[in-house]
Amino acid sequence: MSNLTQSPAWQALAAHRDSLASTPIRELFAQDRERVERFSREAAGVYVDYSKNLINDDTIALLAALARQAGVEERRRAMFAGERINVTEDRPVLHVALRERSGAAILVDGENVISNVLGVLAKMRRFTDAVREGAWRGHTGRAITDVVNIGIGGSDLGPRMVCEALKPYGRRALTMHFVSNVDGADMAEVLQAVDPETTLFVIASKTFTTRETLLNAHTARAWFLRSGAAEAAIAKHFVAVSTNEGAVAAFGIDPGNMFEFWDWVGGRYSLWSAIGLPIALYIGMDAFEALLAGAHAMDRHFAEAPLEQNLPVLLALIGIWHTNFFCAASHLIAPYDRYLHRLPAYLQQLDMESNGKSVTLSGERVDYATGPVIWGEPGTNGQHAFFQLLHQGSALIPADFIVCMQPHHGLDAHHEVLLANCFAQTEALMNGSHAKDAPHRSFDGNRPTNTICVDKLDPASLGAVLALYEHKVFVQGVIWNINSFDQWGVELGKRLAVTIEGEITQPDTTGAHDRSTTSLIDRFKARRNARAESAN
Ligand code: G6Q
Repeated sequence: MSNLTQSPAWQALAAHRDSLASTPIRELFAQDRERVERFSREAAGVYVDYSKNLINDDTIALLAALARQAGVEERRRAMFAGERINVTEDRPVLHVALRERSGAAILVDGENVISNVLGVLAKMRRFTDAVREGAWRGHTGRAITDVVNIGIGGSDLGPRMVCEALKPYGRRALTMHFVSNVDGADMAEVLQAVDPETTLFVIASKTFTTRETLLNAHTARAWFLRSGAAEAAIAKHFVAVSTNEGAVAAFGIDPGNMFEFWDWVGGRYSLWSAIGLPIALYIGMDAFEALLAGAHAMDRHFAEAPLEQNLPVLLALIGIWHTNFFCAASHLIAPYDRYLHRLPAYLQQLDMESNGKSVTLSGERVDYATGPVIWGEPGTNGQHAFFQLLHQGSALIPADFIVCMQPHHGLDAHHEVLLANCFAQTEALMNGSHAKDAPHRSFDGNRPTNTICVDKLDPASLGAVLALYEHKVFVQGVIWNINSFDQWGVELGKRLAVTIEGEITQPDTTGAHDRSTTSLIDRFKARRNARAESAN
């Protein structure tokens, strides 16, 4: 058994689970009239009701002891101090520095990174103001009407999700497009919809070596030049966001049109950096800075609040309770807000790429469950689809319901129905219902949920919610003793296709693979060759 599962805190939690497991959550409400007050908190404008979980005061105390035993407080301090906590890549983890608004210094190798951060923010402001005000124009003198972000993974999911979430704050005259997939259909659809004279391409890649992004960027540049634009016009229509100035220059983008960030910003934590440029173009720099300020308010809460009152810590601990003591293998994200429809996909990367690990920091295989599968859809659509399994399926699926008190539209009746559904679902998941002699119509209940509320979905509240999840994932990674900040599985994927790509472009040479892979490659080539012959 590992140190973690043998530890006194873990063993105490296992014993506590055995004593509590048969108690219905609804009974805990009956026993304690102040349960909601006890198990709900607000910080940075985010209110979390976590009372509909199978927890009591002892559970929280035991879970907090586990966090202390795992060194959460020390690792939290180390992250904010810029220590190299990403040990497998030997880097600090400083997305919190991107939203540090207090003027405090954070040193990396003796250099204050905050001044670099402020410098890039100022450059982003100059550029985004110019584009939005029409001072920055395309090569024929027309104002920019369309922005195409070309990037993938961390260089796509965050900006795409935030632009959708903050649509009410977006400049409607500016249409945002996101091309990530190497599937040519992604690029082809966007190129059909935009005009080369009024389109700005943002090539977003931390490394500027990612195959998908570079192929998409080359395709966009060739399309632009085919429209009759001269090479010199590229400077008006292509900008880059990267840490790799050499590769940006080699692509043909003037480094003056490059927005820099740094290796201490992980891809999935990068929307707060210049990777957020499409967000700033769409909602303006003031609103982008409000997003940073909202995240910073949550950072302060996370850094300062005692573990038992700390929202990211509490969500992390409740998640551990379900994953490790109740065998929950997945976690549902259910935003009851149409604007948050890309949030589950974003959190999927944040959580699963961070905590989808099974080797500890010192290289031993874990003997306990780590990151769960994250999935979700906005309410109320999910209710008419997979919620059946939540209510009556054999798996325990804890869920976060995310809800905004005030809508951005005037259709109040819709909002009332939306919220009624959200509240009814969490109530029913907890209470269940028992139809006498009708097992098919009976619901066990006792399905745990958190309800996460903001007053209004605005830049600041969105920033706070995203930082809440970032720190939740961090705390879980510390307790599981894994590195939440590397992604060797993703790096493997970047290398895997290279050999087959070389073979697939040749007419007949296929290298040594298993028979299944060889026959699939050959099948593709045969079909392609037959198409070419019939076209001749
Ligand atoms: C994020 C991951 C990954 C990365 C993409 C794109 O944490 O590392 O999703 O963001 O693979 O990488 P580039 O930005 O380097 O193109």
